[in-house]
Amino acid sequence: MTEKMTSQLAMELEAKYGAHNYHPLPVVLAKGKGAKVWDVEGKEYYDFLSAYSAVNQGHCHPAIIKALCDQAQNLTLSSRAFYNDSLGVWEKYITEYFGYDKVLPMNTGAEADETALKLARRWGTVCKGIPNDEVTIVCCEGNFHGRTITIITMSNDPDSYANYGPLTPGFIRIPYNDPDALEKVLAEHGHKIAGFLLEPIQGEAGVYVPDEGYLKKCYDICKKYNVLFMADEVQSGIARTGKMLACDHEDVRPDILILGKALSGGVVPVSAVLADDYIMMNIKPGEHGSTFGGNPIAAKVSMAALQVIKDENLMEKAEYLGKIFREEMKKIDSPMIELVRGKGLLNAVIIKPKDGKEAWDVCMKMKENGVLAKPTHRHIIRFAPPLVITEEELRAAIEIIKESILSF
Ligand code: IF1
Repeated sequence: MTEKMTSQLAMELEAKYGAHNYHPLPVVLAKGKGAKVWDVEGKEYYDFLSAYSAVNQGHCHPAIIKALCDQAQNLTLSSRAFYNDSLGVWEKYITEYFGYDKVLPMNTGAEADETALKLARRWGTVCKGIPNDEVTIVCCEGNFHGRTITIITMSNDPDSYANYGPLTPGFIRIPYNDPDALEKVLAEHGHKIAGFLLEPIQGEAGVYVPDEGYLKKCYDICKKYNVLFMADEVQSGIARTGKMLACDHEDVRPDILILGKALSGGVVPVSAVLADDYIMMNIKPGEHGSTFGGNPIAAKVSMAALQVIKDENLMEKAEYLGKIFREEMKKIDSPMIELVRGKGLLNAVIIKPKDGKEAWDVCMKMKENGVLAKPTHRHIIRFAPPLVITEEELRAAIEIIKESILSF
């Protein structure tokens, strides 16, 4: 490549040589620091997506980058065929951090969800005595847990599952935010159900915050029928909602905890499943794993990323700044703002189209004015800045969002 890189060239290269499995906002990022990113031409933006909550600690956090660079000079990958000097240290750190007996390291969120499904099915078969070909998992309408064929089986969004051939058996889907629906399905089928998998707040569905008490009610129902409560905190976890985990808002301790994204601060793919021995020890040597799962770089980067959350009080910040964000969004006097919802710094605004202009147009206007966000399900704009954003930066970004919406 001798040609000088430009935004136009970058987009052309992707259009010509890359699969068209995304429709990005037409902005080409070249640099990120904290809550800000810059495009190829040097234009500055506030990042209000945070790579779907993977960059909670801010872009290129120095402590995390240092952990990456230091480890990269020594050993990047040992595979699990041998031990390495970082994995056990990380395993101790993260199991004490979240309060579980054991952790199983993977790479992507989808792999962590798949791992959780295997752990639940294995426990259901081996410990609960469910016939192996009947073991069933309950999931929720509107879920998003990743894009593997088994995971899209759980989805009711045709964009996720349509025309991908036969799907995986063994799932029952119920309405989200409806404890009675869970009670009903467990009362009827509980004998063959191993687990209930849910997002404590549905991210992709448009930051769907369930009613207060929903998580606790579901947890209690699961215990009543000896069913594992499985929380996918890939997007809602790691301080994003103002607590370390979204489940912490209701003091619910998942039987299986699924983490990803900000587990590494968005530096390298790191995901993990945490559970106690009675669940985790049903997978024996050679029965699950991955090439990069638990690699030394992932271990060191993840410890640095989790330490930043505590050192910089990012839970408290998300709680405090989130309240300001929602208050200010609700003050905007525009017919386009139908609803503002969220928890901590995981928020969304539902946009009512006006004169043919809709959420995408609002995002394009915000881009012009210096804030990056993207619609989900056409009319919902998710707003999730890095948790390291300062109050001053947040207020400046809010003014840009207001100006953009009021310009229609
Ligand atoms: C894409 C969505 C968000 C997740 C939850 C597991 C995963 C995700 C709760 C899988 C991943 C990402 C995937 C990315 C866009 C983004 C996304 F729009 F797809 F749905 F955030 F809402 N559980 N979410 O949110 O983790 O395998 O991606 O590491 O696929 O477009 P992953």
